[in-house]
Amino acid sequence: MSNLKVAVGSLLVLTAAVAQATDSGTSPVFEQECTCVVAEDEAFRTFPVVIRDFRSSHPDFENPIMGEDHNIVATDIGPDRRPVYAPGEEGTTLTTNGKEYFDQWYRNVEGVNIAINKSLTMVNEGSGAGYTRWKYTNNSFFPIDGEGFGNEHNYHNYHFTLETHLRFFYAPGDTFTFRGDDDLYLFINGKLAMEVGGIHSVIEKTLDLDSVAEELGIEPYHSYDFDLFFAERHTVQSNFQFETTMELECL
Ligand SMILES: [Ca+2]
Ligand SMILES: [Ca+2]
Repeated sequence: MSNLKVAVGSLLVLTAAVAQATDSGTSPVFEQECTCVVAEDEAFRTFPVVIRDFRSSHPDFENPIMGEDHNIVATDIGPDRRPVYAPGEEGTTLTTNGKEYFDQWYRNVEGVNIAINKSLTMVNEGSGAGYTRWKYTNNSFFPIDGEGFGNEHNYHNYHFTLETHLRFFYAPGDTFTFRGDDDLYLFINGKLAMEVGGIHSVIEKTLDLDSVAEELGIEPYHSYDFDLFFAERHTVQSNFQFETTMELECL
């Protein structure tokens, strides 16, 4: 255990040192503080996320109706690079309650949500065949316990969303595997590339970029937008894990 503590301590010092050498600033479009950190020895990579905390009383959160729900998000990302509610102005879906409520998931709305900047750290899982595999794994994903609206009498602060806006350089063979609950929407080049909609227990999906490159309009050896959206909508599990060969970078 003491070795572990030493290792973590060194990591923190390294993070601080590298952070000073990277660009930072606030995007005019996203509330995200765009600071990416890559360890000099490539042991880890840190990327920014915006978490928005909601109360359990929001109609789309802690909904009594649960289940996979694949009709929430349109194929093309919106002009402000947020997901577009597929049912339109009047429609609803199994686990959502209309456009007005859904549009609050990934936009700041006073009194409805509280945006909190965080960062997540991917660990280098090893290299081979020209790839490095990056992994983030957390089967108790509660990044804002005690923050925002607080835990609302739960053991953790549930009911929040996450968004991140990054870029990546597409290398042939790139994959992205997600494992978690609840919703996940990944847009690549503005097109919905992975959809894990609804309120559900853990689901795992793998995206093989080569097999959908044409659909997404992407070609190897070019850089593309990577816009990822997640929602934790129901107690008591919160899993957020991914593994990827994609070299994710800040905008
Ligand atoms: Ca909450
Ligand atoms: Ca959950």
